[in-house]
Amino acid sequence: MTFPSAVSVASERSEDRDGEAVAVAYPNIALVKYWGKRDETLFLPVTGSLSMTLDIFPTTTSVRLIDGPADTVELNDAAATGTALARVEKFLDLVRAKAGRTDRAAVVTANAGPTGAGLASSASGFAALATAAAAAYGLDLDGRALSRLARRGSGSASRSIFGGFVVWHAGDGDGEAGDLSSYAEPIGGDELDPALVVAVVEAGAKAVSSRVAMRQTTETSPFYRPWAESSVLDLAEMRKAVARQDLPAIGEIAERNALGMHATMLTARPAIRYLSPHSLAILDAVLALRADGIVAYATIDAGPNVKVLCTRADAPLVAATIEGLGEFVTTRTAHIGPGARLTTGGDGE
Ligand code: 2P0
Repeated sequence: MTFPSAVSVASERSEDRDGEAVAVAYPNIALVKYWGKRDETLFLPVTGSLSMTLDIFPTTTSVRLIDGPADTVELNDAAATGTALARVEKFLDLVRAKAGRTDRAAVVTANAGPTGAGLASSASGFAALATAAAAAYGLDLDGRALSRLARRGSGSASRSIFGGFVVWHAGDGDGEAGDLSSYAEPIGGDELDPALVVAVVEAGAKAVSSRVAMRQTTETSPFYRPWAESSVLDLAEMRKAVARQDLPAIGEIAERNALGMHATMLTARPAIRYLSPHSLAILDAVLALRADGIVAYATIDAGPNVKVLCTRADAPLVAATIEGLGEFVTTRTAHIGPGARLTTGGDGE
């Protein structure tokens, strides 16, 4: 299965009007997590990570250069303010600096999925913004450069530039050397064609942002270093498991890596706990499925929602089992999705 990447569609840019571009990008779910920065300004991670880009919950973003004195940002039909507005303005400042331009922009962005609920809306959001803003400001970036740019908006966005299984390299060193070497790239393995059953128990925005939680964990958890060291080994093993298309091994590594990440949060001071009783009920159901011989493994991000990796054929059974737990949970089944791309349409699907 192949998907157009941001690189292959960059040439379509000429179809867009000057100074205006629309892009769509999909969320990704990490199977080996990014949790901790070694440089907060450049968004350089402590460890490399590996993800699967999904085919649900896209973000569609348009960027139009304007004559006005300030950027305007509309997020899900409402004017963005506060932190959300500041993050976009800061990102646009970076794009303007690279392009040598000063024009302000009108940004309109919409998430098809929940925002800020641990369902990777910032990954799809900044991947779409990077792709659209680079085009609107006339930057001609290849996929690697686009990934590095998206990383500066949100670390995980570096991975959503590409479709399928993607690795984000931690990179070497600090400053410019780190910036140049910390990018994502696709690693193949898409023929595996797994499903990810996304079990949504809470669609509202989380109380503690992942950025704050990440910082608090790296600074205070005595379990952080051991997890980071084991995550380096997990990444090496995961790359091999993806290369040989070994779904049980991929699932096992993903589940232990995610639970280990949550252990670092639980041991932060003060503790951060995203897992809820509903998350644990789903983890129990996944264990029961495995006891019945179903290849099903869980991963959980910065929120209580659980994502269950399984085969495409088993996904209906996995989804029905989870939905059978009660009214508190709904599911959406995702498969491998495409990289960020420019589009002339506006609704993203
Ligand atoms: C990940 N997460 O690898 C990890 C696992 C959440 C848990 O990337 O501060 O929104 O913007 O770089 O990318 C969420 O963190 O954080 C995230 P910033 P981001 O998907």
